[in-house]
Amino acid sequence: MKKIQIISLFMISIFAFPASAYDCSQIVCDCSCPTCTCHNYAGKSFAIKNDNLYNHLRGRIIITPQNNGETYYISATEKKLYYLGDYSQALKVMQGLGTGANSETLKKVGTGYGRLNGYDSDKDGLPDDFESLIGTNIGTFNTDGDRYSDKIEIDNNYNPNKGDGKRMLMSNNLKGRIFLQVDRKGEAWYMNPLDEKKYLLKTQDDMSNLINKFALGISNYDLGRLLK
Ligand SMILES: [Ca+2]
Ligand SMILES: [Ca+2]
Repeated sequence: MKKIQIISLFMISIFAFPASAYDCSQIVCDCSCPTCTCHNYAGKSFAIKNDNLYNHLRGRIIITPQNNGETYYISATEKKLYYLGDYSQALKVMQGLGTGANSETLKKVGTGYGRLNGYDSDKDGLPDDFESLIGTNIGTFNTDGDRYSDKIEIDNNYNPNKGDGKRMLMSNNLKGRIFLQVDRKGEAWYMNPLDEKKYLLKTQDDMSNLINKFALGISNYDLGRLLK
């Protein structure tokens, strides 16, 4: 999957940006270079100057297989690239970029998840703490009383709180953004533009799941083009 994505992006660059490649080997690793390994600089941002490529990648998490698998988040709200560092650092960086949203707003977006842990009172596969955040009833496996359990509805991107039979869609203005659930404990959620579901950013495990499942592999060439 990542290989295909790299090729695809590279082709875009060939046709849209015929200028010479950004030569990463000529850059001193002083952390003004986003392709350097700079783990002490997690959270450092770089201005994006390529509008076309930004519009193509906004809100995405990207990874550079040609440069030790370094990861970055491309902000959905400002033309900036954030260096994420390791999983633990990435979690803090992305949590720190969130803006406030209430539970009712977040309930209108489907939910994804990685590994789920915690006590599950109604045995529907969704732990109580997780259900509390997404507004489903921790005491029944089928909150809205239709024919499908909360987990089945979530897995298929239907609303577990409202049996309307409609798939949940994410509006374009939410895609790729990070929100903090302000009427709870400020839990962070990433609005994944790929599957149009929100993902909790609470643990390092949550972060590694997101990166491993959804990060877009990008060549050093294209990473450099983003900044030119
Ligand atoms: Ca449950
Ligand atoms: Ca249901």
